[in-house]
Amino acid sequence: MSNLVGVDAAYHEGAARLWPLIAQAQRIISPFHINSDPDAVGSALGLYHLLTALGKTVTVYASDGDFPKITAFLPGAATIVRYTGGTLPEADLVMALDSSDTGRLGKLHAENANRFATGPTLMIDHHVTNARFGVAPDGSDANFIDSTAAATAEILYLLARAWELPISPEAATCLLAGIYGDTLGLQTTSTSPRVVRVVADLLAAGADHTGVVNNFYRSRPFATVKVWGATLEQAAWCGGVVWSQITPEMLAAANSSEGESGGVINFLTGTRDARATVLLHRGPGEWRAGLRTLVEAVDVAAIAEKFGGGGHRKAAGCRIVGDEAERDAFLQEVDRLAGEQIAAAAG
Ligand SMILES: [Mn+2]
Repeated sequence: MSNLVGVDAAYHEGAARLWPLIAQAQRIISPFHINSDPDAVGSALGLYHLLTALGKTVTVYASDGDFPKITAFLPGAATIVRYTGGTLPEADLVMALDSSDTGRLGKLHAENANRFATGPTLMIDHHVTNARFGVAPDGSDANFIDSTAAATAEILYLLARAWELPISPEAATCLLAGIYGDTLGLQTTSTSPRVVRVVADLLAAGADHTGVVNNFYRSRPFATVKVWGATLEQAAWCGGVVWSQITPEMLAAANSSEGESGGVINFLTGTRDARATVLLHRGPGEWRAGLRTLVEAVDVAAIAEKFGGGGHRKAAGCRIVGDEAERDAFLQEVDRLAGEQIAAAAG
């Protein structure tokens, strides 16, 4: 009996349906979405390793020309083409992973819309909202969507198993990065028994666990350390809400860019006895608010929606137009609404 995770019938069906498109393709283009994350990059590079091992030519595109610095260590990252515009080169197949709709591919899609429309375009994704734009040359469906998967990389691993592809250490590292990216290292509520088993398989296949953990969770620029320090210094209570802010002045003092300041909100979210956490980024005439909570009864998406934003139950965001007065009124309202939710849950 195999020690590997079980691959269920839906995967065998999807794998059988999609394989002919891959089998007939020699030149494959795999674009990942704009504002990419480790799952987008790791899945595309995982695909690159799985299929180049079969002698195929796979070219991975960054649709907005960029990808997270923390993914630059991944095997194959140096081959990523930074798309800046224009017509994509000839290819036999486009494989889009982790992109819920064509808009996620930005102008790479807009400037090559006909290519995507006529196919073959193959879609593999875990977003429940996927628009299913994968299409085979005969017009039939070329999508494989599993919204129960924690990451697109998890899906790609299970499909690779159904396709009986060898999983190299390089492929395993990229897929592990995708899963750790979307589950914050197996910490999110999407962390299922299956994805943990997939991670075990990837480690057994030789994935560089230390590389992923060090690059994702233990490595940050000095400027980010300084921004975190200033942000934590300003942390304060508004009723039961812990909040702080990041202003252009704080970023300038630390020689940082906003792109490097992420992550401190997850640290603040662990503040004991907070009913919710708010981190405000100052922009011209407005605040961009990130909301988090660890409290079961609190739904920060519902709170953010009252301010025109949205997100997930435990992580959401919105924009607040105005200055300090509007910021403070917003914080008081978040505290009040979270308190209401807690009271309602208590019955
Ligand atoms: Mn994803």
